[in-house]
Amino acid sequence: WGNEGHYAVCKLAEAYFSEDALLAVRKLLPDSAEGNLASVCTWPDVVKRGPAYSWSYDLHFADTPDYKCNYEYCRDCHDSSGIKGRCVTAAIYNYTKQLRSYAGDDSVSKYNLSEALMFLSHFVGDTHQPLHLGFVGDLGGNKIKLRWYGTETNLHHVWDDKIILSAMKRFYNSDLSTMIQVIQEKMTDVWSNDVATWKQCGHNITACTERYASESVSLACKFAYTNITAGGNLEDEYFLTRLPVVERRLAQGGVRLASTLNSIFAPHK
Ligand code: DCM
Ligand code: DCM
Ligand code: DCM
Ligand code: ZN
Ligand code: ZN
Repeated sequence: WGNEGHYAVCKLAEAYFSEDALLAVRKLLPDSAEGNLASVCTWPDVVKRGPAYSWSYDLHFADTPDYKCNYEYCRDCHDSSGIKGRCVTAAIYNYTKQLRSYAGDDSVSKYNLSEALMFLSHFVGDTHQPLHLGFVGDLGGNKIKLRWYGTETNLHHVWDDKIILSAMKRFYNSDLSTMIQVIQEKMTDVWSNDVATWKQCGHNITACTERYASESVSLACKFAYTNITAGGNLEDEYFLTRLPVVERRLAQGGVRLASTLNSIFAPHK
């Protein structure tokens, strides 16, 4: 996701935090966050472009074989040079493990747990972006150049940003908070039964992360890669049918981020 998607996932998560998770998150947030997790959820995208954190670039996604439409950890979790375990699901596993060493506000950890929290929150968001588990042949849609209401972009960017930005503009008075509020209302209303099932996966981090990744590539095959032509133009027909998928993925990402943090920071584990 782009800035808005990550902000939304982390904002939507907040309502589902346990008391213990809320306290731990407050302690671990950098001062610059002013207590707002969502405000630092895009930090990994900022630092991946600089030299100090360029190692983290490949941790935002995992490429899957063209048209397989499934995710397999052993097959797919590696970087472009083939090094195993350098992908988004392994990163979630690793930062979860680091955060489990948190033992209250005055303990010392050998890890930077503030960074671990920001990475984990961001990567749970990214595993819910269908094209972050997209095909290796087109680099998750990055190589598929097309136009969005006439403006040149690529398919990956459509799913990271364009659908959300167009929705904000058309339906939410260009205000992200309004869009988040509307999604939140759906979660307590029409999606409330779904939310209960989304929550269930969040305790077994390995199995659950793999489920999120599998769901993503399956959605990518069904919705992202369909009804498109390289060099073509996407507008209402694509936008209006894919927006519900995006809104649901943001909601799922939020609920699962909360479950993951609630599990990590549970007092008896
Ligand atoms: N891992 C994962 N998903 C799996 C199995 C492993 O993400 N199904 C990751 C977690 C660690 C690394 O692989 O980064 C090693 O895992 P293990 O503890 O299984 O050796
Ligand atoms: N990406 C991906 N799969 C790849 C390569 C990149 O999902 N094989 C993602 C990472 C970023 C986006 O695509 O979200 C590329 O954006 P940027 O060019 O801004 O890094
Ligand atoms: N906001 C945004 N994109 C971001 C961060 C924030 O659109 N990456 C919006 C959401 C709120 C407003 O800015 O409408 C204020 O955000 P905050 O809660 O950080 O004060
Ligand atoms: Zn992306
Ligand atoms: Zn990312």
